[in-house]
Amino acid sequence: MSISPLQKARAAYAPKLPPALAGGANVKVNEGVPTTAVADVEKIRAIFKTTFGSPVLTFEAGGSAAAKAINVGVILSGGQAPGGHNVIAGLYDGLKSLNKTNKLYGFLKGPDGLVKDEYMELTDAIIDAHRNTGGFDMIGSGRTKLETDEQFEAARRHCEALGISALVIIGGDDSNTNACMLAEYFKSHSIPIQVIGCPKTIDGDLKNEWIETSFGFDTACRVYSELIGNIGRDANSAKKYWHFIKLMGRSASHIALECALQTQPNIAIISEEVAEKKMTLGQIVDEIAAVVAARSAAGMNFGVALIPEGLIEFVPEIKVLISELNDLLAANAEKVDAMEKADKVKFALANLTKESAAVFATLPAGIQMQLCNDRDPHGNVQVSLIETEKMLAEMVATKLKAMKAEGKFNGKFSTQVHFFGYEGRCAAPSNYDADYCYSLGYNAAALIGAGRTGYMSSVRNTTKPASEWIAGGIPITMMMNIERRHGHDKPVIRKALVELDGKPFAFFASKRGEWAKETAYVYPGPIQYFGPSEVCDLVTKTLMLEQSK
Ligand code: FBP
Repeated sequence: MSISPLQKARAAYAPKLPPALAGGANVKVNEGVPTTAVADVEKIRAIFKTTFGSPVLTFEAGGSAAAKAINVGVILSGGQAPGGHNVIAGLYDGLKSLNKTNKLYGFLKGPDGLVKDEYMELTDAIIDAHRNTGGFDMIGSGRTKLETDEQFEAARRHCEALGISALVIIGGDDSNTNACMLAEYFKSHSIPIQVIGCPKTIDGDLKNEWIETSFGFDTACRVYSELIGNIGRDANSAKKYWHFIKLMGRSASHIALECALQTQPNIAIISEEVAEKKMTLGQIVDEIAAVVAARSAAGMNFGVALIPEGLIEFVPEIKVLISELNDLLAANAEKVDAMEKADKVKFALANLTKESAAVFATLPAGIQMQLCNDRDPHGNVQVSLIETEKMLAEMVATKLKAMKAEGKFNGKFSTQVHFFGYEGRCAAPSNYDADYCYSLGYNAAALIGAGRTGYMSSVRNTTKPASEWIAGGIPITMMMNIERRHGHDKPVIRKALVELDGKPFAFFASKRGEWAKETAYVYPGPIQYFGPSEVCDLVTKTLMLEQSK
C-alpha cells in the first residue's frame, strides 16, 4: 500500500501519556465517594440497579494487581472523528502492557459487528499501520443502536465464543448510554463481561465536569478553521462575495463557536442563542442583512458568515413547522407519495396551521421542495439535508432588495455557499487529539485491568502539558438523566449544548460587534504536526476559555 510522506513520518509519532499511565496500564486506583446522576436520580438508580453509584476513579502509576491473560473487543460507533485509530492503538498497547498475551478483537462496521459476529483480531501490523491516522477504516463504524435484550444476548454469545471479558465502545452520548445499558445488563445477569466507554464526536457535545471534551472536536475544528481562514482571505482579496458557510454539528453549535473564536468571521450564528431568544427566521435574516448593509456602507461588499448545521431545529417556529409537516405528510402518506413534487408543496401550504403555513410561505421555493420531498424512511423531514446556508443567503438577498427599494441599502450582495463537515471528520489527528485519544484508549485498558464496568475513560487537565494530565474513570450513570425520546422516558447522557453563560460564548459575544464591522479575520492555516510547540500543541479556544479561572 502506498502512503503519503506525512503519514509515513506521522506513524513514528509517539503520543504522550498522563504520568499515571507512563509505566503501563497496571495502575493504583483511588476511589472517590459514591456518585449519583445529573438529574432524575431515583429513576436512574432504579434502571441501573447494579452499576449506579460507583465512585469516580483516579489513577496513579504503580499498580500491583496480577494480570491474567484476557481477550477484549472494541467497537467504533457513529460518525467518524479524528483519533479513533489512536484510541484503539492506545487500548492495544495498554492491554499488552498488562499482559503480553492479551488479545484485542475489533468488531466490524460498528455495533452491528458485535450483533452479527463480524470481527477481526487486531495485530501489531494492523495497529502499526493505523497509528496517528485519521478515519475509522481500520474496523469501520456504524450507527446501529445497541439497546434491545436480543442484541445484548447476541453480544454475550459472540463475546463468550471469543473468550472476550471486556468490551470498549468508542462513541458519542447515545453510544455511551447504550454501553452503560449493556454494562448493567451483563452485571445484573452475572455475565462476567466489563463494558467501558470512550467519548467520541466531532460535535463536541459529549462533555461535562469530568469529560473535558470529546475527541475529534479539536482536529475537525482546526480543519474547518483553516478553510474558513482561507475563504476569509479570499473574500478580503476579491472584495466581492459574502460567503455563507454551514458547519457540521447535528445539534449543538460548539463547532461553529470554536471556528468563530479561531477565525473571527463577520457573523456566526449560535443555535442555542436563537432558541433562548426565541428568534424567528425573519429576525435572523434581518440581523444578517443589517451587518451586510453596514459593511457595505463602509465600502465592504464582502464578508463571512458561519451557520451551524443544527440551526433550523433551534428556531422555534421552524421546529413547530417541521413537526406539523412530519405529522401531516405521515397521515396522508399514500396520497402525498402519488403527488408531483410541486403539488406536495401546495398540499402543505393548504393543510398546515395558519401560523406554520405563513412561516412555510416565507421559505425559498427550493427549501419548500426539500422539506416536502427529502424524507427519511420514517417519513420525517431530513433536517441535516436542508441547505440552511443557501436558504439564508437567498432570504438575505430578498431582504436587501426590499431595503434597496426603501433606500436603506445601496451596495452589492453576491454570495458563495459552502458546507464543511465530512472534510474534517477523518483528518489526521492533531497532536492534541493524537495524544488525548491514545491516552483515552490506554486508560480504558487500565479500567479493564482494574476490573471496572460501566465507566467512561476520562483524561483531564488537558489544557496543561501531558505530564499534568489526570487519568481515571467516570461512572456513566453519573452523566445521565431521563429524557423523552420517541414518546418514551429514556435514560440518556445529558447532551452538552453551548452554554450562553459560559466563557466561550461570553467571549464571542463581547467581540462579535467588532468582528462584524471590521475585517478582523484570523488565518489559522493547516494543522501543524511538526515544529515549535506553540504551533503544534494547541488546545481549542473553547477548552482554554472553559478552563480559565
Ligand atoms: P456522531 O455524533 O456520531 O459523532 O456524528 C456526528 C456527525 O458528524 C454530525 O456532526 C453530523 O450531523 C452527522 O454526524 C452526519 O452523519 P452521517 O455520517 O450519518 O451523514
